[in-house]
Amino acid sequence: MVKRISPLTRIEGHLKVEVDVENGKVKSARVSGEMYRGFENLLIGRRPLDAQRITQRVCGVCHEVHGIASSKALADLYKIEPPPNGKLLKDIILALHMSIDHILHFFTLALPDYVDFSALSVYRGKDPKLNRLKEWVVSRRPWLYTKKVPGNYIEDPQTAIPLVAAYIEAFDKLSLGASALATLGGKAPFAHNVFPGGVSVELTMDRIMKVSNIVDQLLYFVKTKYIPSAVEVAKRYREYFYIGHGYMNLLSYGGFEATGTPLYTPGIMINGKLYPLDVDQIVEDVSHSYYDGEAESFRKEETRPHYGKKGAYSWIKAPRYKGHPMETGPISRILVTPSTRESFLSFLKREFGVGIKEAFSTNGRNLARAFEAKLLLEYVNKALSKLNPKESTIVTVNPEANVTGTGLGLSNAARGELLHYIEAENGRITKYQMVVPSTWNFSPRDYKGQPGPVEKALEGTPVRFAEGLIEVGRVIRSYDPCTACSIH
Ligand code: NFE
Ligand code: MG
Repeated sequence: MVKRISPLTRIEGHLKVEVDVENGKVKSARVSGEMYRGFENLLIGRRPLDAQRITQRVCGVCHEVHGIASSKALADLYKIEPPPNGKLLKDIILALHMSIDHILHFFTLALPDYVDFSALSVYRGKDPKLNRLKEWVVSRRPWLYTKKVPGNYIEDPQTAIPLVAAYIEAFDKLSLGASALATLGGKAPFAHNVFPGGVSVELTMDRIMKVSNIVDQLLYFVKTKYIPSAVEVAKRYREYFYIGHGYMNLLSYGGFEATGTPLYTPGIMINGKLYPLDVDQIVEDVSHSYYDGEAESFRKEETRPHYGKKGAYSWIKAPRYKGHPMETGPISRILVTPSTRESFLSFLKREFGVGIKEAFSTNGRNLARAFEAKLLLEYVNKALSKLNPKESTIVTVNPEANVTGTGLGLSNAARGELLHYIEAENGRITKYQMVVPSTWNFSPRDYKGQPGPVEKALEGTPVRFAEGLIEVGRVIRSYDPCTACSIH
């Protein structure tokens, strides 16, 4: 029996999922991106510096990440290097953004999969925000918060109400984080201070102190609310260490190096084994995507849309590494890097008594995200202490320079690893290619017929609450899907 979910809600963009359910389990799955956007093509013919502004508009969730990846590709194209302050500031903006993006994912997008918000109807405390939400739940908008989709939710008020309280607090933290991003990036969303040669903020002690104060508050929230909430949910839903397993193939570009002690190292894992990263093994296959062309290295690739192409079912391309579908995300950076792998696995052992196999799971991904939020904010603290307000933050490039050449930017985003590649001739873009985290995770089948990472992870998912397929939704949301990004 084929069940179709479209559009999948509480994600960014338009995603369609079809699962073939047999004997109460998903037998196979097809994941499709449902629209064409064409950012890579609309950049052709423009000035290279435009790329950094325009690509940020790929997404309203991960707004800073494309600007930063593009700035790295452009620095490579113009053969310039930001001064130490410039590199630190780019890392700080990226890490701050990613940490609040993780908070947004867990509380706003994923938590309603697990908690019955109507538990709030018995709340007797004095918190004004909880009481306001209670009023909505009880009388104003009961249909919004009472469970619409059948599922095994957390209903007991002792567990549910603190989770809902943290959900409400998360909104304040998102706004605080955005204010720190605007202080350094010029505005949020879409940082306009980020350039290939650094960041154009006037670096004052005042600004550094403001950001540092916000980082302390965010870190406190992550340690006392985010991680404990994620642990609480994973303990209550232990079976999700065994649901949503997927391939044991991971991709990491490394990153957060400006302090001199890199947080992550580049590398890949195939079938649970680690190998060095070779970027030239990255190829995008379009056999089942609505594009013409061969499976091609991103350096040779073009984006040629062809709606209705025979055998195609998605606007998402299928990136492969040496022919392997690869998962990317906080889990991939953490498990590929030796130091973070060790600390994350001892956290899993201590809290849940599980090991690396169970890390490849719905719970594993959600926990890795919470764990990474803490790592990133600690990194920001270190990076802030290394800023020097007496030194420059940027080297400039002439926007009218008639540059000819290529540029590669390997960078990170909340949902995984991000690649931007540019070619220019006489000061005009001739090619722009992005290989984006959700493109890896949500890719369709390839020419060998191999399912994409999420399609694979869905196989075997139990479907006990068939009406709403809540279990399928939980697996998919553990990847924090962004269809807007995946199609770009
Ligand atoms: Ni639109 Fe994005 C992130 C990027 S996911 S959210 O994080 O790049 O592909
Ligand atoms: Mg692309």
